[in-house]
Amino acid sequence: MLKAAIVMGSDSDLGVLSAAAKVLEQFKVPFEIKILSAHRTTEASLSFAAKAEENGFGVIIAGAGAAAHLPGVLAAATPLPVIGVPVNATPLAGMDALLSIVQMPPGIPVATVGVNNAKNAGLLAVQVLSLAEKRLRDEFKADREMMKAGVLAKNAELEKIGYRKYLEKAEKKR
Ligand code: RP5
Repeated sequence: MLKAAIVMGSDSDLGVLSAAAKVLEQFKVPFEIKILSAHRTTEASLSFAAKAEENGFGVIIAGAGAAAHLPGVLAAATPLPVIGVPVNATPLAGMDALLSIVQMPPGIPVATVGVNNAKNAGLLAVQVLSLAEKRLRDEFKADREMMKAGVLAKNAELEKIGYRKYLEKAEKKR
C-alpha cells in the first residue's frame, strides 16, 4: 500500500502534527515523519518532494507556521496530493500560516485544513489512500459510524438529564 508522509517545518511543530500521526496509526497506514524546512533546508525539501512518488508515497501532509511556504513548495515539486496544516507559531496565532498555505496560485493546489487541525489532515490522508484500499474505506466508514453514535448518545443523555446535570458531569470528568 502507498505510504503517507508527514513533513513539518520545525521540530516545534511536532506537538501539532502528532495528531495526524495518531490518525495514521489508528488506521494502520504506513507513514514516515520528517523535519524539512522550505526556508532553512530548501534543497532537501525539494529533493524529498521530487522523489516522493517513486519512493512509494501516495499523499503528503505538510505543516508549518509563520510564513508557511513548505506545503506550497512541496506541492510545486510533486504530482502527489499535499494537505497543508497551518500551525499557530507566532503572535498572529496561525492566521499568517493559514493565509500562506490556503492562498495558492491557480494550478498548484494545497488542500488546507484549519489552524492546528492535524487530525483532519490525517483523516483526509486516509480518505485519499482509501481510494485504492477497500480495507481503509471500510474502516473509515466504521469510524464515522462510531462518531455518529457517540454524538447521538450524548444528545440522548443531555435530553434525559437536562443541561445543568450534563454540565456538572462534564466538569467532573475534566
Ligand atoms: C516555521 O517557523 C516552522 O514551521 C515553525 O512553525 C516556525 C518556527 O520555527 P522554529 O523557530 O521553532 O524552528 O518555519
